[in-house]
Amino acid sequence: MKLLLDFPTVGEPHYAQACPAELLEKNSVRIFKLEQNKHPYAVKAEKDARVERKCNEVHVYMTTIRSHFAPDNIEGIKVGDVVYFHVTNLEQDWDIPHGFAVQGAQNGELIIMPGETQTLKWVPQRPGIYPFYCTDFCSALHQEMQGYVRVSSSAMSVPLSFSTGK
Ligand SMILES: [Cu+2]
Repeated sequence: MKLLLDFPTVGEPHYAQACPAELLEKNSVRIFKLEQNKHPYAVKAEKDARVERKCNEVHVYMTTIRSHFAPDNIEGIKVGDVVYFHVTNLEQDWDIPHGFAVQGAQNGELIIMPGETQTLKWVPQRPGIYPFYCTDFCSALHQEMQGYVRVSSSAMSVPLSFSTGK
């Protein structure tokens, strides 16, 4: 394809290219098969969702499916911890990506395709209650897709705990 014009754009999604749909259609991946997901931090069932501490690293093995995250309530994270949210999208339906963001993250957000696992690193800076939420409109109950993390000061000894839907 011949390049007609190349220039940077700031804040406007007009940087588009056109090509025949049949070139893309046959190569597009619509669903990642969950049973083929080999991600080392994948969880393939909600019952396996959990939170584990390794020194000051906290690994959240999270699942998402319309219209909730599991777990959606986490306590026992402290200032000084490095938190890894490993989020697996359990959907096996076309066009149901879920997003993931946590308040105060210094990086971006995740967009997780059906059957896929992605990781977001988060270093909470101060004690508080931090919401996390789905950032991709996924269904009528999209606004329900949220949860909370309690971050305590490093001097506290709040045990790690997590739950879903309580
Ligand atoms: Cu969602």
